[in-house]
Amino acid sequence: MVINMSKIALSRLTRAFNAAKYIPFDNNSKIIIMSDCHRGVGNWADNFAHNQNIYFAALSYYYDHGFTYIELGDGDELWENRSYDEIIDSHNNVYWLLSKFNKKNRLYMLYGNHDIVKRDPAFIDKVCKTTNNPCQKNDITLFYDINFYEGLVLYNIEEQYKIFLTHGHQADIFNDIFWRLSRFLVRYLWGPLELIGLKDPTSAAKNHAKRNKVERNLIKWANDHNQMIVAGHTHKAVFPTNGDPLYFNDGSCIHPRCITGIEITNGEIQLIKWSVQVDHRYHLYVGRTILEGPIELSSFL
Ligand SMILES: [Mn+2]
Repeated sequence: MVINMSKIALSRLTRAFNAAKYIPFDNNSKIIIMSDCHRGVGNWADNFAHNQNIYFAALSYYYDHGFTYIELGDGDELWENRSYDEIIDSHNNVYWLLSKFNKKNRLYMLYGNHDIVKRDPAFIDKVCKTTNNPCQKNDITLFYDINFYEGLVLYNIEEQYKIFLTHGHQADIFNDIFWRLSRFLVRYLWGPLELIGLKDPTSAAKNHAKRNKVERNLIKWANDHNQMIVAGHTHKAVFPTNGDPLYFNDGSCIHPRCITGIEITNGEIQLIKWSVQVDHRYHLYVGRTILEGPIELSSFL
């Protein structure tokens, strides 16, 4: 019997789409979508650590400008690390800001494969009670009423189109159905080997053939359903133009020198990056650059 892996992947994406919570938005809404931060515990294996200042500056900008932050999975590296508390301690400035987004009702969190444990309701209970300020004696609540979703649908109430948001690991069977085995290998084999310079061959982020296969599945799903989809997981930013399939990817926050994301404002979508730049006096600053767009979302219909 031949098992059609691509068919399984497509049906898992459809299942996530059908179960997704609807988030209404309009042309005045401001949304920033980022993913694959892989926040770690500040050691050598923490791939987020080198971008933490860029990320914090970007998040501050989005907080001050009234954006809703949507994290599209793999926000935390819970395959290499067992302890969420340690990750929060290592990046408590980030968590302080995320907690502020949450208090203003401007935070949505999705899980990916590396933080799939977040889908367990017991994990949510634990997170909501976690302290995020080591300078305070008593535990303070990190998130109120937080949920971790597999999928969300952004629904434009003025023009009635939908944008499907999901991490995208469903298009990657080995990292989805066999996630416990993948996690075991990352935790005890690929993780330690990465420290001496080897690359995990099962990772869509580090392996081109694997990445192409995952992208093909995501593109096929977008075509079959004639549906805009924004995913992460592959760490490769994608922005369709001129009749390309309706597949967007927000990239990652662990590129060597930048982080990328997808902004939705004024009913338009654009791909942006944040990086350290140099001004005319040779001073370093964190700056935002538009890579693609803006394009009116309704033009994709
Ligand atoms: Mn992933």
